[in-house]
Amino acid sequence: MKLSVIIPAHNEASLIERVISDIAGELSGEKIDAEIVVVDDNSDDGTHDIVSAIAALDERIRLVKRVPPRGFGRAIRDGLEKATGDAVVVAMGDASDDPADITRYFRKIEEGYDCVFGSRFMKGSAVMDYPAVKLLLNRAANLFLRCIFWTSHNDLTNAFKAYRREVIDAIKPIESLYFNVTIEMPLKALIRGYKIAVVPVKWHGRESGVTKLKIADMGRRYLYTALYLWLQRVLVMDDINERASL
Ligand SMILES: Nc1nc2c(ncn2[C@@H]2O[C@H](COP(=O)(O)OP(=O)(O)OP(=O)(O)O)[C@@H](O)[C@H]2O)c(=O)[nH]1
Ligand SMILES: [Mg+2]
Repeated sequence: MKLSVIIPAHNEASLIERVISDIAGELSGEKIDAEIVVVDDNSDDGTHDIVSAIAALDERIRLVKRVPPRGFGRAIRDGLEKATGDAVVVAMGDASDDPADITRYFRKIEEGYDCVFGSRFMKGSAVMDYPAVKLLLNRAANLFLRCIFWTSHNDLTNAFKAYRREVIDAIKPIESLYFNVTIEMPLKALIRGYKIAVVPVKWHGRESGVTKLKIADMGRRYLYTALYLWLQRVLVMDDINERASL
């Protein structure tokens, strides 16, 4: 089974080399057949040249160069189109995720799970340097999602998750252009009833570079995505399942 690790990156020159080499090292050590697809979104800080140089030396590293307009969701969609693996992991380009957790995800997919959702808020997880305001908003958003989707998943807002290729095909078209894709993908998998493993993950706050998340803008987009998927689940899930089984 082949794994594709998709890394969206916008202006991550200070971190991207370390991120790629740590993940590539982990996957080689674990003898996992894998590719790393870095989606550079119009960076102007040299990210593209750094990744391009690494990709020239290692055929497992692939660089996707986007043209404007940029957006986290657009980058994920492009990465998914280019990925050739039987399963995909979306991982961040700012070194916030632990490469060892990618192996844990992959092993769960090998066991037969359709998706693996990491949680930063369960026994065995670790969260370092999470800015207080973001943490508060994160907990509020996840509580809201837990209530309206009646689920025990408590970290749906983290994009770092794994999906089998079949799940990705079933949840297309992915609509979100921005960070709201972070909840669109897991919520769609959840309401379609896929078999989901939950594992504790380690997460580290950004050590350098600049945040791209604009909280004020994102609030309304997250709300829109959550509400339209809630309506989808309540009103038309039967139709969607029927279409999928045709
Ligand atoms: N390709 C692409 N990647 C993006 C875009 N926006 C953000 N990213 C990447 O997505 C990942 C997450 O973005 P961050 O800025 O770290 O967002 P965050 O984790 O909410 O905020 P921090 O507290 O700064 O870590 C990073 O790897 C970014 O480089 C974009 O428009 N296009
Ligand atoms: Mg980050």
